[in-house]
Amino acid sequence: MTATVRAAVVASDDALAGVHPAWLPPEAFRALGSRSVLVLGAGPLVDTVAAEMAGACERFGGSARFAPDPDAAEDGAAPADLVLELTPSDGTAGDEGFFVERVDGRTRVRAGGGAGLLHGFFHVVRLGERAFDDRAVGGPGGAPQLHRPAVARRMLDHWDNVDVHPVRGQVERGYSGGSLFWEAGRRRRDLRRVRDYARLLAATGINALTVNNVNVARTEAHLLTDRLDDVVAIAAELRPYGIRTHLSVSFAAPIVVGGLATADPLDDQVREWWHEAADAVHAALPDFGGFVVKADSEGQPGPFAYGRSHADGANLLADALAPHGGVVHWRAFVYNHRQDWRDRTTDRANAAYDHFAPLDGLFRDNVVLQVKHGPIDFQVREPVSPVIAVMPRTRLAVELQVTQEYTGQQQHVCYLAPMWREALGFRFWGDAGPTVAGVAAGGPTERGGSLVAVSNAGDDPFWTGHPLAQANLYAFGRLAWAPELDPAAVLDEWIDLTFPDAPPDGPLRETLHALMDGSWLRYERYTAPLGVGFMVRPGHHYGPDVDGYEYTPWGTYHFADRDGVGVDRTVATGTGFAGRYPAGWAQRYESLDRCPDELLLFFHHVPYEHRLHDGSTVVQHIYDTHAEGAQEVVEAAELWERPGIAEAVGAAVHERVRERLREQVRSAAEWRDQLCTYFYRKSGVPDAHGRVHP
Ligand code: GCW
Repeated sequence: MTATVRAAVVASDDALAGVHPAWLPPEAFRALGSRSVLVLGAGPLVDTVAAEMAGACERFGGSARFAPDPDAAEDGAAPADLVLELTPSDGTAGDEGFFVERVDGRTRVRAGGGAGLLHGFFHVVRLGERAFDDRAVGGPGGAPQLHRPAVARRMLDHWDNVDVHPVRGQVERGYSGGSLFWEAGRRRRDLRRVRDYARLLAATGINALTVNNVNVARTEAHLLTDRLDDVVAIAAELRPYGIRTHLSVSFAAPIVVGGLATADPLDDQVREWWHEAADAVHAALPDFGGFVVKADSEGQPGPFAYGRSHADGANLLADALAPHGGVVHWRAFVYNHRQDWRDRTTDRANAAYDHFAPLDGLFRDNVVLQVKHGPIDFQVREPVSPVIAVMPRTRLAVELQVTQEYTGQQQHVCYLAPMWREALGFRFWGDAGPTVAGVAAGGPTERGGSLVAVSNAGDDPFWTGHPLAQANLYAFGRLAWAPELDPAAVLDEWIDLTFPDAPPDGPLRETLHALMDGSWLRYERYTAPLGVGFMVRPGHHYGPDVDGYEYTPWGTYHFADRDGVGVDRTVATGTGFAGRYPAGWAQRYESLDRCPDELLLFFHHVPYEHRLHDGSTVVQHIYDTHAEGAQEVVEAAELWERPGIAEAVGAAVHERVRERLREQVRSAAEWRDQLCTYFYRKSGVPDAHGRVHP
């Protein structure tokens, strides 16, 4: 059995030549691979676990045995240090959950399904030596400890183009080289890295992936039909690690690839076309996950062209997928990107709410409405989108952005888990109500949704450009599985797995925490202040340009004038956005006194000398935080030069991080200087500490 199952997984060593192993270096398997292990069960994902164990034991001198069930094991009764077993389940663990326990000095992982066994396997990998410690394994009193994911679908969206787009490149908002799947118009011939990628993702708990950009151009539209083979080939690499493949499709596909005259969702021929397309996809890919759709947004086609609603549009695709169990992730990112900046009543923050709230209850059961976590667009600070609170009869997906489009583009260290933890843990209805993650999980409606994130990975040797940005990808998967996890503890997991050879008493752990734990707030300190957002250079979105978007049609304004700054989104005098929240939060955001400082300029237009809760004025706060933030980056860069760090992470990682920290130091100073001077010139208020260039 060993030989056949080994063929089922990638020969990682070959595929990873020259590629950083991220959080699965061979050493991460030492604790398991040096013991005796028994894998019991049958099925493709059990084979994957068996192959993983065979590889680890071969490397570290342990012994691995495999059998479909205990009776079939030649010496099934012989003791093993670790038993990974597929057992008939009573349903408590679900398809993907597992139990782990210590019995008579042995560790036992039990799951009812192959996916559960795979997750249980990676759980013990994460535990390492602690997997064999009575105190670290099992629930109270030695009872089996149950692990199961909070949210059923934990998906990564790749904004990868098949063709190199003249503006968007190979990967839209990608900062990690090229696509892992596509290269200059074709599917990559060598997909071994895709298999390794799937393995990395499975180790975090991710179980679904979209292989192409939500902006679907002509070439990409053909993935649904005559280029389906490419999708099938990629799916074959993802499947052994329990990851289902999804596809972004164009709403205009019936026209673009089908040759019909219309894509009207109520047209019979159009309906028939989608049914046939979905049937063909499922015939080729029986475990196909479904479609992702960006419609009527930033130039993508959609149902509005035919006077139809987004429920009509989403249901059309949902009906086509329903016979096969597929789902439609329909994005709520719909707004007018051609608005008149002179018109201060139109508010992009209102758009998704106003489009979708009236449609609650009208979507088919296999539609998942995919909502960005904030109402605007992945800024460093936004309130949680009220769309998530207003769709009780609709399945929801909450979308995060792992790729650091607006948070330093993987040039800056910006560990995003604390931001996501805050968003996922947010409660719209007070302490007794569900969290955002709870709503995505199904909440009171029991209608399971998804947690989705835009991936930051590419063909870069470190996967993510900035090696420390790997931690964001890792953390997304872990938080999607268990949203209540502490970001610092997740970082510890990542450190332990990624740098297993670092001396335990060395400076690495402390240095990484000092660099990363507070890096999101640090980034916020030297960029757009108090929730106002943007202020980035138009187009590529890197670096400061305070007025870059101020007089454009994109709906992202700060309204700074000689008297003050911020967007009045109150009901009383502004755009009314604050009133779209459930009562408690609506009142809080509406109130100038009670609005949290960090969101002050998101909800209010205030004079420069308005006082924050700490007594500082808005403009002095801008001067102070920018000076501090940029200085903290200088100090962080110095920490990286401490003795012992280069040895602990290896020369290549050390050098790449050093290079990026230099750029972060430069860029943070640029942000500081432009922001401070801008607000000094606008307000005429001098910095109390005399630091600002006039
Ligand atoms: O943040 C914006 C990005 C676009 C992206 C869009 C979206 C894929 O700047 O590049 O397009 O969001 O989420 O659809």
